[in-house]
Amino acid sequence: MVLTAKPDTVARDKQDLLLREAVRVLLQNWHGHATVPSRTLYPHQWSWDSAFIALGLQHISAARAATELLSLFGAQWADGRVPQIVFNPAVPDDAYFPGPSVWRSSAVDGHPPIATSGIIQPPVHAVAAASIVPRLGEERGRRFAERAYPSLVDLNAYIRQRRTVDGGLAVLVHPWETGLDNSPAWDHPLAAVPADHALFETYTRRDVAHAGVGERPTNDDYARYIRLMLRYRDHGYDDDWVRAEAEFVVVDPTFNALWAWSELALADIARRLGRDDSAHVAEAARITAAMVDQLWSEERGLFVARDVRSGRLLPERTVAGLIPLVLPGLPSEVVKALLATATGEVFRVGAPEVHGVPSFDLTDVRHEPRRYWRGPTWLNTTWLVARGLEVHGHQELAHRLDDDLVGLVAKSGFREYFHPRTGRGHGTRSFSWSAALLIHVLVGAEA
Ligand code: 9WN
Repeated sequence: MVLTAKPDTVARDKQDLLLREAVRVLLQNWHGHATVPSRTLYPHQWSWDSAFIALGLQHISAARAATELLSLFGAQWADGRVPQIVFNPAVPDDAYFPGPSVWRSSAVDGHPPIATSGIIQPPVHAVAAASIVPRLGEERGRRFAERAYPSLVDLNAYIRQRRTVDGGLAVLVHPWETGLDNSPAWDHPLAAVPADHALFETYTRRDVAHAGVGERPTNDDYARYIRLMLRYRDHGYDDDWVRAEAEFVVVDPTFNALWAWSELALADIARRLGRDDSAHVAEAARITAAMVDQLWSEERGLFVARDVRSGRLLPERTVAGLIPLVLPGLPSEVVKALLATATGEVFRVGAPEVHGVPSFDLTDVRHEPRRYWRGPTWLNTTWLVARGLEVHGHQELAHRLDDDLVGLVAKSGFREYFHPRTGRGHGTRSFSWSAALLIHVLVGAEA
């Protein structure tokens, strides 16, 4: 099929070239039923990546986008969790660390026949599924919705039943579950986790073979990541144990916002299937109210994370605190304050010298513009903030962020993340969600 871009600030012929290159990235990263985020750094299927990838794939082939999501749900555990990674059995065990032999998911009751990791990632899949359903046409759309809906409902039930603490918000038990792995917000809770470098006598990081050491998490971070995953694994991925005993337990605004947003998407799918949507609408309202009650910081001007172990609100201003804008039910004074924070000195959204939404506070001494989630602009979080601005009627600023997204790719290619001031690319190349979101933004949700 021929994709045509909407006219915009990057010249039309350049946009068409970018679209062709983006399609090529997604085709190259497709491995038969799903798309790897990167053939080198991430050679398996990742959970929230698949959702962003499906949003772009739907413009190439709606059927392929449906397959991307359904193959992920095929690896759902009996308890409802959709794993962060679904391992491709054709890829060597040590191609990615930690591989299947470290996670040992097959030892767990109720695990599907394919090897996976044992943790989860932000639940943005229902939003992708709801976007794809109408593109498939009446009959195929209905069949896809009928298959996807129960998996999505089970995932949200898992979060509600197994992953909430007092107050009803979801908790995450590993920085990888947040999707913003080494965010400075996790510095305080991670300080309580021993960084045992002796683990590197047994385990070898693979990521630094594919991306610059200065662009990835530190060895201290990795020692803690490994310890946390081994302890959860050695307790059979038991959520009663993890909520009571794990050393890292946090409430994250992006995860909870996407959970609430996914309930609204489920309401949409339920209506298409002729079912009652009221439980989904009520659940979205409940989560939104709990977030405003428990995670809103008037002083910081955005949502912040909470460390369950110390009971502290974590003061860092990260992009995770702006993403709740996707929720239509926020009080107007919260939206107003979020807008002021986004456009003020902390993120400088819309300013000519800053590209997209930086992942971390530009004014904080810990801001590192090239290191992973400690400063660079990522396209998925920029896209989410843009959709949030749109929800609250700030179309012009949303459009500006979409333009930034296209401009970053035009300047630096399909990189994993970008320096927020220079726009230079960092991390891996030919990164799938960068390609998919470029397609989604350029072709447009309504095309
Ligand atoms: C661990 C795949 C994933 C993304 C995450 C991103 C990065 C993995 C890693 O890559 O994390 O999940 O090995 O660093 O932080 O958001 O889903 O693209």
